[in-house]
Amino acid sequence: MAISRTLTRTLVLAAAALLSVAFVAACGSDDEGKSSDSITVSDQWVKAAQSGMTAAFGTIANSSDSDIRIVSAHTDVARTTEMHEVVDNGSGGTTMRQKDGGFVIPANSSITLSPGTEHFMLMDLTGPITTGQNVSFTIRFEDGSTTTFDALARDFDGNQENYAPGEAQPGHTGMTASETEPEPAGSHQ
Ligand SMILES: [Cu+2]
Repeated sequence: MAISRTLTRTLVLAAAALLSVAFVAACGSDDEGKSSDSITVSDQWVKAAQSGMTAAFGTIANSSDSDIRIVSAHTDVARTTEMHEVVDNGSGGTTMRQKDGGFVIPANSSITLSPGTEHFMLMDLTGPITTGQNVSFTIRFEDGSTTTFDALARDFDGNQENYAPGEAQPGHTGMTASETEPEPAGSHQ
């Protein structure tokens, strides 16, 4: 009896020790997980443009158990990159504006940026973005980690977004005119 009790006690202690090791390991990996490790960007592309402004789209997936917020985006081909949403303008049309707080990718889910909905807005391009060009982007998350991806430039004529009147800046009023300019001959097949 005495031997058996000692053995049982030893086994219980050993099991407890193993459990606590597993618990610490799980906590450790949670604490160290950077947002960038849980983010996957796919189907990304950017709308080809001669000058002015354009937009980038794609699917951003979050494989972690926590929501992840994108706080900023950057690309060298534009002086400013913003996160935009498209909303009802109250008179039958839509308008786009900066997304308050940036894009949030829900835990174990994804968001899709597409023409007419949310998008990365490239403003004040540093040069033309031509069809087939790869444009590099860096997105930064709330925890400071970053993810970089390349988006392929495509011709796209649909969904010419409008700005919220209150946000229109003098330098951006030419957007509609420049975006509806005839494309150079041969750019469409
Ligand atoms: Cu926009």
